[in-house]
Amino acid sequence: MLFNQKLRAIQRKDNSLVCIGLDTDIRQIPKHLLRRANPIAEFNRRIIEATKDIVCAYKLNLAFYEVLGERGWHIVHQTLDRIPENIVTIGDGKRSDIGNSAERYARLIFEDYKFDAATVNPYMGEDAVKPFLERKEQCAFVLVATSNRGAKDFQFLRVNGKPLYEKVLQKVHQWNAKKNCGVVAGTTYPRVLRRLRELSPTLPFLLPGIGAQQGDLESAVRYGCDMHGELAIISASRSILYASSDEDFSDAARDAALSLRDAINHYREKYF
Ligand code: OMP
Repeated sequence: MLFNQKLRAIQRKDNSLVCIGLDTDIRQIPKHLLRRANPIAEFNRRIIEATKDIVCAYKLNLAFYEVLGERGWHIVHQTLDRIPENIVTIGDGKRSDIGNSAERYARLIFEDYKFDAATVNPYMGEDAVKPFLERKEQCAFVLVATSNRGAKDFQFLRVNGKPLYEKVLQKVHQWNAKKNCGVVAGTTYPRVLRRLRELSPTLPFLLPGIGAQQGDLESAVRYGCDMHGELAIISASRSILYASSDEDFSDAARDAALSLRDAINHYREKYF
C-alpha cells in the first residue's frame, strides 16, 4: 500500500490527524516506572495502549533511543512491535549524507526498523536524499521549514527573490517521482505553512511544534491539511507524554491526545 493510502485510511478510521511523538526521556518519565526492568519500553507500551485508537501516527525521535546504545535499538523494535499495523510510524532522525552513507541510514530506518516514513535533511542535496526515495511504500518527509528559531538562519534566506524553503519545496516535487515524499513544516510559522500548502496541495505534511513549542493549532489545521482536510500529521511529544508524572500518566496522555484530536476536528469542520 502506498504511504498516502495508509495515512488516509488510518486518519479516516480513527477520525484523527494526531501523531504522538515518542520522545521518551528517562529523566521525565514517572518515577515509579524506574523500578521496572525496562522503564522506557514499559512507558511507551502504556502510552501506545492508552492512545492507539485515537491517533494516526507515532513518531520516534531516534536521538532518544540512540543515546541508550544497544539497549535503545532493542527498545525501538519493542516499541514498534506494540504499534498496530495500520498506524503510521515515523523514524525521526533527520538524516542524509553522501549516497553511500545515506544508503546505510535508509536501510536502518526502512529495512531494519521498518518505519513507514523517515525525516530527511535536504541540505546535502539530491544524491544524499535519494536512498530514502527508493521504496514506494515508505515516505521521506523532507525538512522544508522547521519549527525552531534557528530556522531563520538559513531557511528564510532569499535566493533569486524566493525564500530558500520554497526552493527546497520545488526540489521535493522533483524528488517525488515515486509519490513517496512529504514535507516537514513547523506550526510555529503559520504564514510560511500557508504558502507551502498553496504551492504543494497534495503532499502529506508533517507538522511538529504543537504543545511545548506553542505552535498555532488553528493555522496548522487550516493550512496544513489538503483540500479534503486530511494528509496533515499534527505531532506533539512532551505535551502528551508528560501530561502527568504520576501513576495516572497514560490516562493523562490519553486525555491530552483526545483534547488535541477534538480541537483539530473542530477546526476541520470549520474549514473543510
Ligand atoms: P515537542 O516539542 O515535545 O512536541 O517535540 C517536537 C518533536 O518534533 C521533536 O522530536 C523534534 O525533533 C521534532 N521536530 C520539531 O520539533 N521541529 C521540526 O521542525 C521538525 C521536527 C520533526 O522533524 O519531527
